[in-house]
Amino acid sequence: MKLLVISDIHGSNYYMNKMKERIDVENPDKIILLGDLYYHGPRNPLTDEYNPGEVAKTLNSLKDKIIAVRGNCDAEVDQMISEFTIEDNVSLNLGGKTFLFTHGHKFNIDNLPEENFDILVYGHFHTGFIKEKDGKIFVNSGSISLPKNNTKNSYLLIDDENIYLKEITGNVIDSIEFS
Ligand SMILES: [Mn+2]
Repeated sequence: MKLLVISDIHGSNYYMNKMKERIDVENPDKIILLGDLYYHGPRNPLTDEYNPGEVAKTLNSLKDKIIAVRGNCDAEVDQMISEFTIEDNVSLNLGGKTFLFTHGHKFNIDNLPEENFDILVYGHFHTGFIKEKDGKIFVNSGSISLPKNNTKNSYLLIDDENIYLKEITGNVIDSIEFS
């Protein structure tokens, strides 16, 4: 199983199209969206080629592969234009480990969920990283459109053994073996 994880698109059609090229190259079994899909949000500038409707069209074309969780900028109307379900959190078992996917505004390395997990995967902060703490792994995908604090436009690739934090160009920034 190969998963590709994207977060915080915030309506950027420019980076959505760049990411679509990466999806075609990586050819994942599933695409996990960690929220903040369409709306730029009051704390962010407009993203490159801001066009939520076009982003929705591209995501809807990938609906058979998409698993999505809700971000703090995602409204009810965003579910209406999406042909895939937007969940609160998603738990998946991969390589014998329990992954919990969440946006990150509620649960993160400083605010643990009550739900059991080995690896917590989130976005929201727009800073990609892989960290280990108290026997658990915490992974942030970063944002593909609006990276902060000198981090890169990034996404994650997860296979049965490794997690890779990658630049939108495909270059590996960091990785960890989890199995
Ligand atoms: Mn957010």
